[in-house]
Amino acid sequence: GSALPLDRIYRYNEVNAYMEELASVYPDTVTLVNAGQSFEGRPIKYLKISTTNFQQLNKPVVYIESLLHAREWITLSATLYAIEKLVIDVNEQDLLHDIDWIIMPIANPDGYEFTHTDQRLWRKNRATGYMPGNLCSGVDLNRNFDAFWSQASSNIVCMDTFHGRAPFSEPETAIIRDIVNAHSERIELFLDIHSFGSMILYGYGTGTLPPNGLNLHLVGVRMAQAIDAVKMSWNDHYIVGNVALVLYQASGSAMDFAKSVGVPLSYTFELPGYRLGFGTAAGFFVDPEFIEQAGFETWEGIKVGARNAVRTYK
Ligand code: 0X9
Ligand code: ZN
Repeated sequence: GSALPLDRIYRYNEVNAYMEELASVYPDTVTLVNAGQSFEGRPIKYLKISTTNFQQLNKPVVYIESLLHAREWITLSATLYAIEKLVIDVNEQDLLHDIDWIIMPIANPDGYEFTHTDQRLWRKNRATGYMPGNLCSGVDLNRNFDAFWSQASSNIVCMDTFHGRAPFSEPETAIIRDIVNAHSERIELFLDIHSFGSMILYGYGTGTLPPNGLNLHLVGVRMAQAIDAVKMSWNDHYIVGNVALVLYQASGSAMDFAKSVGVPLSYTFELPGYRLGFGTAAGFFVDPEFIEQAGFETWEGIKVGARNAVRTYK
């Protein structure tokens, strides 16, 4: 099979073509699933990676997604790198054999394409119909899940944290809900990859700690240590903590939804900006020099999380 060089950021169509190719070259381990359509009608696709076709119920499922927020381009390198290491360049067999993987590289395809064609710093999906004349559009998909919906988000359409008309009003979040619900008994680890800020965050977004919060914290620390061990020296160390304590309150997130339906280990990763300085939009712009590094170092954390998932599952 052919590898995808991680020296640039791939478009929606390129990522789909890559996933199709993997599914045809590695039919024994890779299945491409079309989960449904985005607001603008783009298929939202994910890979199932398994040596036992998801039939071996004593294996945990690890779920990973990226680009729920459109402008966070570097997050795509984390999912593509993980796919590469699980399918093409497999040197750690246990990760492939002991775990069933669900990996969705582009959770918000409309927003993502819009950042390439129109506005580089667009964050939300591209839903219209929320305002007369569509003066403002788009729902923050990471505020549109049902967990604590509307408690710490915006009801103003023009805002970047607009939560939508109702929980799961957006097709993109309903698709993730349905995948997680279909596998909720077996998903042990849920990773929603964002950028930027060098953080491993856990719930709840309201500031209350979920059940088993200590283990959530400890596994988060282990993942952060693994990434820090190989990070660029000039990047910050990863901070691990409850999102409301270390970042800000936020309701309706994918991470809190997964936790609320029983996923034991549910995290939001905030990958580094791979730039000096923090707190400006600069961190969303990608330096081609660090795309592969982002994939490589994030994979170090994912592996630690995945092996902890194997250990704690049932
Ligand atoms: O605000 C967000 O949605 C995430 N940060 S970002 O800069 N990528 O937009 C953090 C979400 C963390 N999870 C919860 N808020 N529960
Ligand atoms: Zn984000």
